[in-house]
Amino acid sequence: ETIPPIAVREHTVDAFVREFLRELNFGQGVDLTRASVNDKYLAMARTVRHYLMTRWLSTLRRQSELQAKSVAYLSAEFLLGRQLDNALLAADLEDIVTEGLASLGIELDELRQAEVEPGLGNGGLGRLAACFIDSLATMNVPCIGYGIRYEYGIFQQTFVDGEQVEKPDDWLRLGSPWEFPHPESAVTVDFGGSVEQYQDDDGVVKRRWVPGWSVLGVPYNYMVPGYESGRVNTLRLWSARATRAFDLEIFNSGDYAEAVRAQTFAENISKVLYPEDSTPQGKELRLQQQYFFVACSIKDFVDQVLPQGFDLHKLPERIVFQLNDTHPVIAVPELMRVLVDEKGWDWDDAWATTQQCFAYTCHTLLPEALEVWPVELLGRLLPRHLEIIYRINEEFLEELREAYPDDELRVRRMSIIAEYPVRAVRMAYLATVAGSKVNGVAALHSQLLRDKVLDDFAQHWPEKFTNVTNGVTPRRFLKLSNPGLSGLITEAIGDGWVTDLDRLKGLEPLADDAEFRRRFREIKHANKLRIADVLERRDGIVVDPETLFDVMVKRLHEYKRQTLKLLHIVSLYEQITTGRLALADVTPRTFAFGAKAAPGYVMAKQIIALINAVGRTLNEDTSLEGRLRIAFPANYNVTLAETLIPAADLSEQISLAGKEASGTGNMKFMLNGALTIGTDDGANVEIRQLVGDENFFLFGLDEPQVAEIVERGYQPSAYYETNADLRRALDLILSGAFSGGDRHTFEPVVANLLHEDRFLALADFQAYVDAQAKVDVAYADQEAWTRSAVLNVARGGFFSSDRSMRDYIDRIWHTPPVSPS
Ligand code: 26W
Repeated sequence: ETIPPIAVREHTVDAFVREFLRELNFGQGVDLTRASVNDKYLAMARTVRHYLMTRWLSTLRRQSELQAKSVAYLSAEFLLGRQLDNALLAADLEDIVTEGLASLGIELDELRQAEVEPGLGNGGLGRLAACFIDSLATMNVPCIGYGIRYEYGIFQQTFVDGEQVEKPDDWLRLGSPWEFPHPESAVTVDFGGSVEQYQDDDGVVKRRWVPGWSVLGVPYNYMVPGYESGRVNTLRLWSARATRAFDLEIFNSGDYAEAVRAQTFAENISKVLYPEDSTPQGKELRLQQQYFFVACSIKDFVDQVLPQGFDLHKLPERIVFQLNDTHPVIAVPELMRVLVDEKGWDWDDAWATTQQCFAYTCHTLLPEALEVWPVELLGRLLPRHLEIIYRINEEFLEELREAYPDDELRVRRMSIIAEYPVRAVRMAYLATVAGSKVNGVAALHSQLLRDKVLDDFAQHWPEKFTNVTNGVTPRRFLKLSNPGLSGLITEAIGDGWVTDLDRLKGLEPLADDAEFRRRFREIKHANKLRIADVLERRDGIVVDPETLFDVMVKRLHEYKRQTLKLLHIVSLYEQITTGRLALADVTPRTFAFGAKAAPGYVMAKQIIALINAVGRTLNEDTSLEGRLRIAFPANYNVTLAETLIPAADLSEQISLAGKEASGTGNMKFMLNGALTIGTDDGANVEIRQLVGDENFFLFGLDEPQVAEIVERGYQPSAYYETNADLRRALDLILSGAFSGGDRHTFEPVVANLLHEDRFLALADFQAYVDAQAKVDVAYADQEAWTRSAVLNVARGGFFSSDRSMRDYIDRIWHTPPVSPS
């Protein structure tokens, strides 16, 4: 039997130019002289993806031959960032393309700027998923990412008079050249209805779902190219469509408008990404999204990816479904339903198999972020799944009562079903009971999961719990985003670090090399010039590249404590304006913020307005002679991160200890040669261990101290009364100094700090200010500072997401690498 060939693209400038013009003329239908930038970008993207096609097709062909075990990464979010550069890097086309485009009078950079980033995630959790699939492709591990193709990603943030105003993220508007829609492979997903009893052929009484309505899931495939691996994995995102039945109704029913409304209803499911990060809203549409994408994914894997006639008892040999937080956990009862109701398995058999197929990653410690679904809602939308969850819980509680016969309280505590304030399913508990493994995302976080959030479960199943510290992809966040530093590193130690980041250790001796440090500083300076240019064009913000770049970029949340940093700034300003601090003694700094607030999170939005108000006041106050400026560009996203982080001197990681699960921005800063000022929280703990105390500005309460203070009854006002600098800073805000004299504007923010301060910002204020004073001293010695910065890079190799993937593979997945051809 002859194997049909796969087309190959020729790797030369001439061939590239030919392909590009063909795409422009035949694909876009324009000739070069009349082509818009968007035409050229789309033609370019399609040309580049052709160069990855051979690898993709042979990866898929090879996979169906070998039937190797795959990871199915189930995630409601994949925050991919722009695709063009990453694809060029993977295809090894950068030089060819630059030359080829130049011969046509086109600048690659102009096309880069034309790409709208797919913002299909909120923050850390979604970006982590994107880093992980990049690493798996690079490491030759078979993986399918499964998620949702939101028509609108994370909202576009604008500022109107300093206040956040959200605009829809219409990212598909100008075309989306990276996706491959497959409407012919749509799958049906059911909802609603009821459960009925029936007798099977052998007269056994069984239960089955009689759904009330259904939608179609259309898969859109994206390439996930590895770096130098030859592998291209697949990301499959699902888009909701009305079923054919709806379409027919539209023409047959008299009520045309009603039928169209039904269609719109179905398509709403994948319409928009929920912008809540950490406080779930418990909205019906969100549960629909969750079930929609996991039902599509399981059906896809079982019916399309697995060969026909596959014995599902061997499912655990072929797949592990990794649950990215609780958002996809409804996959557990769904797989049970498929095995028991559709395939006719007995319960115990199905449960044993299901447990082997799932593992769960928890990404939070905030109790309010743990998803629960009211039984009323779940029962209405997924009645059969609710029954299955009840049965899982019944058997689990029975097991517990056997293990703890005299401890009914413990048994109740561990129930998957919460009784108060309403009866609801605790999704984290369901995931913990169902999963073969449960992991946290940094050492401290995993410890706190075991000791606090899931302590009963960890006592019951100690071996189930493990840690995998997060990581970031060095391709996007060092090689591509910081070409200057990447070039210097490669010159010093070769280019092996791109896939083996521990090799950065080889830079350690160079921290003591004055010439190397000079070049390192020069690159940092050039990166500041680059971001200064971007900020001016993008936002009309002027910054001084000669200042210390002090950067805090992350979602706006009280636990992350943007207010703590703001209090430091306001305090400096207050001391300068009252003459207690001489301008000459102030280290010139650019305070950069980037943060989106969940649209319904009122306090977070007020904090954004306050940062902008303080920024406006400082930036306009000529008496500061430009020594302190605030830069708060709107709409912080992956694209902006890629130019901002390489320019940073100081990385702000100042969450209240015990609240930030890991953080991943902290890792990106470290790898780009910023020093961290941070609390003993999340992965900061591991960063400090690796880089050493002398190269890290630690401050603040640690987690046990926080627990103790909260236990005793925390009184923030006591700090206001005893700390004069703190009082003056808060009073200055209250005085209306940043709100045109209006004392009411920011009163709620200050009142909250004074009377509630859930995250102990006031308690950590003095320690933070003291640590910032140490930063000033350290920065004054540029040679010593640069030495620390180099050591941060040299010791950051651990934070490659390749290492995270190795840990998942060894501890959870057991999926060996497979050569792609
Ligand atoms: C709306 C419900 C909800 C609840 C929780 C939405 C999103 C969440 C996530 C768990 C929030 C999140 O992104 N967590 C972050 O995950 C990162 C990757 O592991 C960590 O680095 C961050 O510390 C953690 O906050």
